[in-house]
Amino acid sequence: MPDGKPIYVLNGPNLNLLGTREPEIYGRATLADIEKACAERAQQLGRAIVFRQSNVEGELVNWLQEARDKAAAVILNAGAYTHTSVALHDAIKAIGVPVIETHLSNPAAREEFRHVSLVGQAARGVIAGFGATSYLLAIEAAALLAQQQGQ
Ligand code: CA2
Repeated sequence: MPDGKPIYVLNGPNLNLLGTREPEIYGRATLADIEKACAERAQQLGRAIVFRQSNVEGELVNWLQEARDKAAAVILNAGAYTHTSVALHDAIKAIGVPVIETHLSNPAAREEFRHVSLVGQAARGVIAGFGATSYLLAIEAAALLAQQQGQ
């Protein structure tokens, strides 16, 4: 049995399409493949995960609020909402649980409109550019933060 609260892994718009298009940017793994890999790595570290995806901004806000009591840490790939959402920024600030902004690609090396991250301005840290491995690095960081915080 894993100890402590789970790590929430929250995914935003269009990430349900992973593995179907643009493999040169996002890789060939599906979101289900990433979920499985995250669950395995978390289990090795004695943690459970809660893994979700939504195309709806408000649903992501609701899940961040839920994480306030229920999660040890949150891994958030907010997709395109990363660059636009004051609501996600405010929710991250409100919950007091460490949030790790995570991306498959490296938005800083892409179009200019991806260079601003409203999520990153509220998050504890950012991991980006390593494909599906970004999520595994984020699991490591989340487990470490959770342990440090006695969660
Ligand atoms: O690199 C990332 O993880 C992103 O969060 C992905 C978002 C993008 O808007 C961010 O700037 C960076 C887009 C996810 C869309 O995923 C698709 C996957 C397959 C086919 C089409 C879109």
